[in-house]
Amino acid sequence: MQVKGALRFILLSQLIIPFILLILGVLLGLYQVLARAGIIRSADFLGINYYQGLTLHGVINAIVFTTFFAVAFGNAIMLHQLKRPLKVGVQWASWLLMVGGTLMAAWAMLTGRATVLYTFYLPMVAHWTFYVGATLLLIGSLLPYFLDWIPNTLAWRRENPNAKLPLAVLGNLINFTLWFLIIIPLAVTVLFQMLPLSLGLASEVNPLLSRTLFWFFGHALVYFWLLPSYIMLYTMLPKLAGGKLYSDPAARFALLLFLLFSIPVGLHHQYTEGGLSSGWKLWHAFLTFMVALPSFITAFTVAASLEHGARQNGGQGLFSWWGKLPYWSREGDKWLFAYFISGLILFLFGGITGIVNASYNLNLIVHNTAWIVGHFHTTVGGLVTLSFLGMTLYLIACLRGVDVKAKPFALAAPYLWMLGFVIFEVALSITGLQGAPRRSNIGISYLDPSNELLYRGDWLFWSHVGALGGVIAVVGFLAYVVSLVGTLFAKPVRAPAIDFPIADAVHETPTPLVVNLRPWVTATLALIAISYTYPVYESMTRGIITKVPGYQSIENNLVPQQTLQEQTKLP
Ligand code: HEM
Ligand SMILES: [Cu+2]
Repeated sequence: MQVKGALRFILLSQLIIPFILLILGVLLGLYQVLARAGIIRSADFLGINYYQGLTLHGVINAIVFTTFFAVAFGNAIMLHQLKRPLKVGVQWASWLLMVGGTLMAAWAMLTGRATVLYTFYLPMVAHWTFYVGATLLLIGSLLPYFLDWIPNTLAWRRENPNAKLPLAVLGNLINFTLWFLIIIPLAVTVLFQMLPLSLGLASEVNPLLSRTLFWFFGHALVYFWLLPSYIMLYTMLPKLAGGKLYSDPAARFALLLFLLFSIPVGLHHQYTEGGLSSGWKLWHAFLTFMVALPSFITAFTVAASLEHGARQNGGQGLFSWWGKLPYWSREGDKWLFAYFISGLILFLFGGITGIVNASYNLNLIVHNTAWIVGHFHTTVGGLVTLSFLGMTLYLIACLRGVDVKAKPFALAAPYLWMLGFVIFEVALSITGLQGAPRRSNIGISYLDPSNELLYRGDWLFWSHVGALGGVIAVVGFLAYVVSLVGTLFAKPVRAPAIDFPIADAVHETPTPLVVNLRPWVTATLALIAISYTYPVYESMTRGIITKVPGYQSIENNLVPQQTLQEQTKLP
């Protein structure tokens, strides 16, 4: 599928802009890991305050990079699979909103006016440009879904009344349906709580309600990150491995189960929250464990597909077929396999630590400790980032009409990243269990030997191991940058076109269960209503403190808004 003109520019920049920001994001990660080992011991580094850097790191890596990529990948998938043009006007509008919104929020963060961390919990209050910027980014990300992808799918359906919707298209539509549903509660707290406080139109808010609305969004957000990766694992990984997808209906079933179970589970981030009753927390805990179902279906389907591919390559025996996969292949697109397999290995750690996080009782031990940081760098920082980086490189090569350059670097990158984050994960899990808090510049507190009151020498060893892991991951990222920059400036050898290595399936026959989407959407909405009505009501009425004043982020400090108002009243 050829891509030309404005559309090509838009797609390329949707991949390149977040990549450039990610360079800053990764360097800030390096700063954090060094500060948390006491190797850098100061409140700021090169003019960036620790918490300002942490906010930038979280927002850039987990929100900006992922959202831009999901839109670019969604556009590419719809274009390639449905063979229908995207509307340039819609794409420009989306691009302008996303880029404009990102710049607004970046200004607020870089000037210390939004040092509120990436979850921007109330009563911390950022400058209004941060909230408006984030809102524009999210609205922009939804335009292609409503104005291009849905109309194109309906048109495709009219032309192909009996054909199965391509798996990648189904996955992409599920992902953005989920995205739309979860943006609604986020928009409510941003527009009716955060912005009024930030603009001085309100003097007090209910932070518990805001957090409940945030986590309605926040947990499903992780599936918004993961589903593009799953689409790649289902549709492309089997082909790269040399075989076929083991079961197409199983993949569809898993995707639909993710839609069902990824939203009504947000209270598992709020187990320690005083105002919510434990029965509802337990209900959300049960539903969280239901996510194991699609996860295990995915694990089985992906492993079976890998085995199928390996046996096509001559693999034998019960386990020795694992040796016949293209771990290090420079042939054609096969380098991409390295990104998926290393992401999957990291994801194993994420799955295991995630079970601990989701358990109502065990969570109390790891909550807000370094353990959590270890966990999500193997999920969003692991499988998600690696598959997004791999696909970014792949698509840039397609859209520029070049071959991927410096392939040994491109191949080494994911393995170094994986090695680094396995070390990081183990080390941060241990320091977390020792009690090291997350979101804390511990180099100038617990790890400062001159601080007799706080000093915890026993955290030192594993904090240094964590730093080593971080450094190895950054080296992997640099290897990636070499290949990406080479590819970006290579001389084109063919016309720019999008092509994906899409696999056929061993088992194709559709089951009625996965063909009709309406019951799934209905069940999803019903489960959300059941799981959230009472907790939202409780948040509005039972909070320990239902109304509190805001604390404005000014020059990286949080200043009580009421003090500010009194100051301005002085003659
Ligand atoms: C080599 C690369 C990276 C390193 C060394 C690194 C390191 C760190 C460290 C040490 C923290 C915890 C700081 C603290 O709690 O005080 C952190 C937080 C975080 N990281 Fe990374 N990271 C890297 C890449 C990534 C990537 C690729 C993502 C996501 C795509 C990511 C997402 C996050 C998020 C969401 C937080 C939490 C921010 C917050 O608490 O507000 N990181 N990172
Ligand atoms: Cu969660």
